[in-house]
Parts: sequence; structure tokens; C-alpha cells
Amino acid sequence: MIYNEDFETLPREVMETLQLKRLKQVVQRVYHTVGFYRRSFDNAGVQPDDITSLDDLKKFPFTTKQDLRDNYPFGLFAVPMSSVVRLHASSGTTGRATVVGYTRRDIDTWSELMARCLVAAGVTKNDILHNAYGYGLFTGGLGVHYGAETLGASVIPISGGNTKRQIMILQDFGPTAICCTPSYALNLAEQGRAMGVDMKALKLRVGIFGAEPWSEKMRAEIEDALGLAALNIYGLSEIMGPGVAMECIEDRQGMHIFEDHFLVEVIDPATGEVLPPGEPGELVFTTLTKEAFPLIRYRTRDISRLLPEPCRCGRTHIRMDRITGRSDDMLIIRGVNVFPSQIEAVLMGVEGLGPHYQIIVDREENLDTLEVQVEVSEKLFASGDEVKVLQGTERRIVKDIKDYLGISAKVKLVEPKSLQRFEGKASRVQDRRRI
Ligand code: DLL
Repeated sequence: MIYNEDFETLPREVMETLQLKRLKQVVQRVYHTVGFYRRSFDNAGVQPDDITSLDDLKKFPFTTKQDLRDNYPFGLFAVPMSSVVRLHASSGTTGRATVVGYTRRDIDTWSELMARCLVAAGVTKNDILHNAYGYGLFTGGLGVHYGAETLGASVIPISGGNTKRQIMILQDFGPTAICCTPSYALNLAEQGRAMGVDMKALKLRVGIFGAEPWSEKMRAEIEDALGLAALNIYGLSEIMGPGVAMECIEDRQGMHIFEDHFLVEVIDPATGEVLPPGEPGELVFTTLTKEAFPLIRYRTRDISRLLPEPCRCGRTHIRMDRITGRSDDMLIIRGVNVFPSQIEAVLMGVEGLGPHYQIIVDREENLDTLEVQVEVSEKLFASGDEVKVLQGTERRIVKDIKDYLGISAKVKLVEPKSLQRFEGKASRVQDRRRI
């Protein structure tokens, strides 16, 4: 089944004609409405009129997460605030998170694309959908919610957390489809089993999992534990949220990118050079239809590759492979995007600490754990009422990480000079998760 047969099965030539028309429009629009793009295009010596073919896009400069931070919070919006009907943000609860805005039409587009995703997973208006992506600033919850309503499915807006209650609702309401992060799917399965619930006997038929990296091994585990078909969904707040790309139930090998709305390139992260289809590299997206927050050549930092082979589902949209890594050091911990530099900034704000720290990320019972080990300063270590002060400092760091980044961490203060020293580039993060 295909939600929007007209647009999802466009022949390549027609698709490219549509993309070029939309690309010309968006490039013109950002040049005339967003100071950042005018400066960035002028500096690179390019003008909107330089776009005469899709290939010309590569002459244009990239947009990076740093550009978004520099223009925090609304500096890259291309419409007045009066036209913005929704704001979302990724990572951390405060500070320079990435803020994104949507016009009414952007919400409609997003809802349609999410409806397309659900239909690609075989969901219909007769399904009941358990939506356990977080509702709030995170795009997962509301993005999926509006898509499900657009399709006409019955959505349970359960959001994240309170796992016991989720398991009760899974039994009582009998949802046939579920959306959450893949690690939470495994967590639900495990807690359900611990409660004596036969999780395979639930009515769930299909799961739509994303927002964090996962593997074919995890797919097999989830399918086995919950007795459903597990499908991959990709997206990022900057480009829209969930629903940039989605696997189809017919083929389940790679995610169709909604190319009538997003133009994709794959680049060599070191040189910025555009790579031919099939080569692994960093995904770069240009939004073709977004009004409030258009992005030109946005570097996602996500590593993948394009799969140009036709798909038997009938969609002509090109597919992308699973994300295999990042070209920066961003971590996704329980769904929250965290940069080590943000943790460092918190540590720097606390008195009595030395400059050496280690961040250890692991997974216990399918839940990500974060531990921060930090050396105390010689002065604090030598001071008299040590234990009380140390405990207070630990609590302060835990609280600050929670307040600023929105995640719970275990903090361990260690003696001066006890952490490993590095001769070259410090490697302060140990990611021990095996996914
Ligand atoms: O995670 C949007 C989303 C919500 C996608 C629900 C899918 C489902 P952000 O919080 O901005 O947005 O995080 C975006 O998450 O750049 C990837 O690194 C990672 N990511 C998202 N989907 C996948 C996936 C949402 N299927 C960042 N596989 C992206 C691997 C993913 N990584």
C-alpha cells in the first residue's frame, strides 16, 4: 500500500524536474529572507540564479549545526513568528539546543509524510497505534501523532516512560502497531516478561523504530521478543523530525527518502566532495518545501549510503542504508542527543574539579547508562572535611547534567591523577554499548 501514489511513484525524470523547480524556489527564498544565507552565498560567490540543474547545488555552501547554534534560537527562520505555529528542539533541555519551527503548511506536510511512513509499514486507519516516542520538544511524539491522525489510525499518546503502565495498556487496549526507540522496545519486552506477560501474545503486528542507531541483530531480537515486524524510520529535527525516510514492509532493506520534499547528497566528510550513489559517506539534506525553517545542504553528520536499486514495493524514492555511525562525536543516550563538550561545559562550571574526566556509556537491560568520572582538584582532595564536600560536589554535577542536558548520570569523583592520560588526542568517551 502507498499513501500518496502520485508522488511516491514518480518516474525519475519527473521527480528531478519537480525537485529542480522546488530547489530554485527555496534557494531564492532563503537568499531574500534569511540574512545568514545571503551572507553565506555571497561569501561563496554564488547566487540563486546559478541553479540551472540539480547538479549546480554542489557549488553552494553547506549549513552546519554550528550555523544553527550561532543563529540560536530563531535566526534561520524564513517567515515571521506570526506564521510559526509550532516549535521543537533537539537535545538538552536548556542552552543552545537546536530550535526548529513549523508553519501550518509545514505541519501538514510533516503529517502527510508520517502518514506515508505508517502506510509503508502496513498500518491502516483500522490500526491502533501505541506511540511511545516522547511528547514534548522532541519531534518523535507529536510527529508520529499527527501522522497517525492524518491517516485515521487510533493513536494512543502514551509518550515515554512509566513502563509498567505501558505494558498494561498494551494488554488492555490491544494496539496492533507500536512506535518507540528500538532500545525501549527491548526494554518493554523485558519488563513485560518480568511481569509474567506473554509479550508475543499481544496483538502487536508491526513496530516502527528509530531515533537512535540499531542493528540487524537488534531487529531480530525485537521481532523475536515482541512477535512483530520491526521497521526502521529515520529523521532529524533540523530537517523535519521523524519521517524523512522509512523502510517499506515489502522489502525491509533500506529506507525510502521522501525525495519530493528532501534532496539528498552523500559527501566525503573530510573533503566535502559529493560521492557517487552507493558510496558510504555523510548524508546532506536540502529541504525543498519547508516554509519556516528551510535548510540548504545541511550536514547531518550521519554516515550511511544510498541504495539506488529499484524497490519491489513500487516506490521510486531512493533508499538509504542504516546509519552506521556519525562523523562527529554526538552520542544518543536514551534518545537525548548529547555532545561530550556539553558535559565538559557542565563540569567546568563546578568548583573543585580537575580538567580530567571520562564519559562511559553502556547499556544495561536495554537502557543506556551514562557515567561521568572526574578527577577532583588537589586542593579539594587535600581539604579537611573531604567526604561531605565530595558528596555535595557529586550531587551538584548530577543535578547540573540533569538540568542542562536532560539526562540522568552517575557521577564518580576520583583522586587527582588517577584517570588515564593521553599522548595524542584525548579519548574521553568510552561507548561500551554493543548494539
Ligand atoms: O530522533 C527524530 C526521530 C524521531 C526519528 C522518531 C525517528 C523516530 P533528533 O532528536 O533531532 O530527531 O535526532 C536526530 O538521531 O541525526 C541520527 O543520528 C539519529 N537517528 C534518527 N533516526 C535514526 C535511525 C529524531 N533510524 C538524530 N537510525 C539523527 C540511526 C537515527 N540513527
